[in-house]
Amino acid sequence: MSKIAFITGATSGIGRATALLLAEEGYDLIICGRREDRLKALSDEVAVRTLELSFDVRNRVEVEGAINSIPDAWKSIDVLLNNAGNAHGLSKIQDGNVDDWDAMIDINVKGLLYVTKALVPEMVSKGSGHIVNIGSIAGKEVYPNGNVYCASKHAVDAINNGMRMDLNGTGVKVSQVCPGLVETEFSMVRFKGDTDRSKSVYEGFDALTAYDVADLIRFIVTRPAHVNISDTVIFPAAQAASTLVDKK
Ligand code: NDP
Ligand code: 8X3
Repeated sequence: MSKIAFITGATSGIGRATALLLAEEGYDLIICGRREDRLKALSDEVAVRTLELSFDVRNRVEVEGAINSIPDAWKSIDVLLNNAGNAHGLSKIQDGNVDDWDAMIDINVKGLLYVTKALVPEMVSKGSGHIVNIGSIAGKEVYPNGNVYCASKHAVDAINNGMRMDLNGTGVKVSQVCPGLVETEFSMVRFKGDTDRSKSVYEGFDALTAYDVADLIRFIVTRPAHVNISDTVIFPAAQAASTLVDKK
């Protein structure tokens, strides 16, 4: 029987790339995101079985409803990729937009918790599973104007470590992937559709692609049962820290 991967944020960027690479590995996919047209397009693109679940991770009732609707044949999930997330805004704390702060805490932290809470009991009861949390270098360091986004990713870092401790002995592995600069729709979301500002983030060096990160996730989930890669940071070669990028 094929393994099943449940991927949040599969409509774009790292989540979509991981869906494609795990499909290559033969995983059946439960793909999640709010943009249903993109979920459908992804389903059409892969050769494996897919289940499309459209919900907003901020909405606990929607999360629980979507996960409760999973048919029995899809309930035995092997990999949960907690990837849905974004930065909203980049400004000094005194200039910050409270709606942006709410969005980042609600999506990146609470959404990850809602999805995990709904799926982890089944993993524990079957004695196996692998949760991969997408953190960020912003969860390891703080950078100017990053304040609340960095706080949300520091929370993911703490939750990742806490999950791994609490699930120790259950057969469920927990890993974190913390990327540096990856060229996806991330900056378009952060800068609210400002194309020039978004492009400028990735100018003058070779940023990571979503596939570079997906390849690391694929490596992590395909290790033997006795191996757990608990935490990783992946940078473009030109990056050494959040604010240290060798731009030509
Ligand atoms: P993208 O903007 O390309 O993708 C974000 C994904 O998250 C989309 O599929 C989007 O789906 C989903 N998403 C966002 N908000 C919600 C929501 N409220 N409910 C459900 N799904 C949601 O960005 P990336 O691929 O770059 O980001 C993926 C993860 O990687 C994030 O957690 C991000 O913080 C992290 N990261 C990104 C880095 C980068 O430089 N790009 C670096 C480090 C970490 P939809 O809009 O269809 O709902
Ligand atoms: C995304 C990378 O440097 O914009 O998490 O925070 S960064």
